[in-house]
Parts: sequence; structure tokens; C-alpha cells
Amino acid sequence: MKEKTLKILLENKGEFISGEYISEKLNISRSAVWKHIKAIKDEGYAIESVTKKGYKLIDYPDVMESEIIKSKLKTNIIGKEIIYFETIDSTNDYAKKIAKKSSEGTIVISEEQTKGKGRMGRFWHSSKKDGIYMSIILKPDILPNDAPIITQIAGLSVVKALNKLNVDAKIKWPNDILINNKKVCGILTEMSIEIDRIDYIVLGIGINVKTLDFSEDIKNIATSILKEGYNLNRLDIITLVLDEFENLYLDYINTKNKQIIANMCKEYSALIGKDIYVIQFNDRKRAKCIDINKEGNLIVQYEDGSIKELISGEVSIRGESEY
Ligand code: BTX
Repeated sequence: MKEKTLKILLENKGEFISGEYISEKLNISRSAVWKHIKAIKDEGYAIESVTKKGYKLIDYPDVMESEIIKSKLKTNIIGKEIIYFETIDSTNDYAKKIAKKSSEGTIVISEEQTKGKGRMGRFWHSSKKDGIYMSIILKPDILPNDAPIITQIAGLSVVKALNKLNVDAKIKWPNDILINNKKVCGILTEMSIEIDRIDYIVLGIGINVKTLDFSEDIKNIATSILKEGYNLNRLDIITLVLDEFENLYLDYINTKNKQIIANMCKEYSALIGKDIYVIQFNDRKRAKCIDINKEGNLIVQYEDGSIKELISGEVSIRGESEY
């Protein structure tokens, strides 16, 4: 009942709702309403109580609970269903378990991950209440070969959302988001294929929002939004990212226009025009990044003048942080 009371307050944020209305709607006594309101206040919600007027929700803490996120989202499919955890091993692993029976757009989100995953078995540092750790279940009608575009769309939604919040974030091909050349966000796309069609995609997004302490091995390459001087609310970031994601995703599904996505990737690229190293099998080759093509692949020119298209792999930016 506390959750239902909170839901009513959220739906009417900024307006007074009488205790009588809540008690009738939920079929509970006025004193039960009062008890729930007190418990909600104790969780950090700012609620004004005025005799004869009732209760008004003024502000909420930076928690990621499903109802709060839903109350702020403008989306039609993404986040209609949100599964929230205080702690979990990996939101991607959980999302994969429930993907088949879940509807498209279902989100799994957690305040922390004990076994956050990066690509190729790597780890993702996911400390409690410092970041956004979420996975989106998608069932797009596209060919498995076109799945990498979903990662690009996810990267674009994060940079576009951050730029709207005045954070100068860029995409480092293929799937890192950087602020001041340090990694603030990573994306892990996993998919299940049946014959030649996509059964589901689990799109994992990890964003460091308030993390200040990273472990020794990543402290030179990782950063958080707060560490770079931007004090933002996780809730504002997540809702904006999901709104941006739905717009870009549905546009792509409807038009299948890869060029538009590639153009945006170029606009927000941290690499175009930069001197880089292309890293392949422990070998680092000097090159210049010259373009991103329609398929979203990186076009580089090596020092011998040869031009190559990189479909996957790792690069680092020379000179700057060399990350
Ligand atoms: P990646 O393989 O590109 O990046 C992983 C590498 O990045 C690690 O090897 C480490 O060097 C560095 N790293 C680890 N943690 C962090 C961090 N918090 N910030 C910056 N750098 C870090 C990137 O893989 C994909 C990450 C996806 C994370 C999301 S969170 C929700 C979902 N669930 C899950 O288990 N993973 C995804």
C-alpha cells in the first residue's frame, strides 16, 4: 500500500491530494494513509502536509524505483515495464533469463551489480547508488547482421542526453562514451538468434554518475559525471537517455536509415580527425581516424597511406590520455 500511496503522490506531483481521496482510492483508513506518508517521508521524499488540503509531493530522492522512473518517462514502449533491484549480479544476465517471456522495452535496473559485465568477459565496476546499471530487452525486426546499429543507437542516446544536460560527452568507437577523454559509460549488447532472425537483444548500459573511487587498475581511464564537475541527478539522466533511445530506435526500425545514425555518430565522435592506435592482437599500429561509414564502421588511414575499414576492435587516442 505504501507503493500505491507513493504512486498517487507521484502522479500528482506539485499538487495537493487529500488524505480522504487516498484512503478512498486505496480502501484504507486515514490513519493508514498517514502512516504510509510518514514512511515515504522517512525515505527522503519532500512532502508538504497542510490541514484540510492534504499532501503535496515536492521532490524525491535520487532513487531509481520503477514508479518514479515511469512517472517521468515520455516513452511509449521503452520502460513500460521496469524491474528494479537493490542489488543483483548483472542486469544483463537477469534480462536474458526473462527476455523470451517479456515484452519489448522491458527494463531491468539495479542500484548496484556484484558481477557487472563488460565485453569479452571483462568486468564493469558498478558501485552502489553511484551509477546507472540497466538492461533493455528489445525484439527488433531486423537482420542479426544489423544488430550493431542498436549499440550505436544506445551510444547516441547517452551522448545526446548528456549533451542536453550540458555535459560535453563524446562517443569513442565502437561503444564507449567519454568525458574529457575518460570512459564514463559502457554498452554491452547481447543477442539471441533463431535461424536468421533476432529472438531478442539485451542492451546493457552502465553510466558512472557519482562514482568517485575507482579501483587502481581503471582509475586512469575511468571517470564519472560528478568527477568531471557535473552534479546531476541519476533520475534525470536515465529518463532523458530512455526518451532519446526510444526516438532513435523507433525511427531506425521504421526507416532502416543507417546513414542518419552514421551521421550522428560522426557528429559526436571523439575520434574523427584524431591520431590513434589501432589495437589488434597485442599489436598497436599508428593511424589517423578519417571517417565512420554508413555501416557504422571506422575508416582509418595507416602511416603507409593505406586506408582500412575497421568492423570491430579497439583503438586508443594518441597523445591525450592514450586511452
Ligand atoms: P568494455 O569491455 O568496453 O569495458 C570494460 C573495461 O572497462 C574493463 O576491462 C575496465 O578496464 C574498464 N571498466 C570497468 N568498469 C568501468 C567503469 N565503471 N567505468 C569505466 N571503465 C570501466 C563495457 O565493456 C560494457 C559495460 C556494460 C555495463 C552494463 S551495466 C548494465 C549491464 N549489466 C552488465 O552486467 N553489464 C551492462
